[in-house]
Amino acid sequence: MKNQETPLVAIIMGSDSDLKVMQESAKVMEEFGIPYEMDVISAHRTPQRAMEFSSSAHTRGIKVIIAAAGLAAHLAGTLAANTPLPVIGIPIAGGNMNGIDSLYSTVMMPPGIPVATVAINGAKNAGLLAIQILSLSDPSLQEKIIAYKKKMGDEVKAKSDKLRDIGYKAYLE
Ligand code: RP5
Repeated sequence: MKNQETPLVAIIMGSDSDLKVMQESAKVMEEFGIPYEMDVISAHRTPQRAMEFSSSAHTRGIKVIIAAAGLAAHLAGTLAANTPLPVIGIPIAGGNMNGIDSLYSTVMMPPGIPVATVAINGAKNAGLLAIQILSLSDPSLQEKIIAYKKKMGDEVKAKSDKLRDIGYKAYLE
């Protein structure tokens, strides 16, 4: 957490080798002004710490957990097993299977323990999904999401106009 407010989102990764990808989730928090914390916790290398973190996160005011790991990626599922909070899982690319291993390990949760899994290295979407979850109880945040989507739409429209400018017939005039 860069500011001193109580964090609402915890961004957890299995190793500091995941940090470059995970900075995309942090950027989304900064863009929407959401206080967050960021840490390295490994389901396999620090199982006790994973248990302590996940069983107490909701008592500290955390509302959403984002969990990223590569290879046999059990971090998101392990955290989800010990928390009442929504967990968003990010499979990280790496190793011989380049993220397919972590995708399946993260997404294929047994009934009863959901992990909202985004794309391989999908840290930006994980951040946005966390914001959308928080916005359910925060109308001003929801307004920001609506403005964010409108801006994206305007950018696509500008790209469409560019094709028209260079002579292609448009889908809609
Ligand atoms: C996973 O193993 C981590 O999330 C990382 O993606 C991968 C490799 O970790 P390091 O060997 O780079 O620490 O647990």
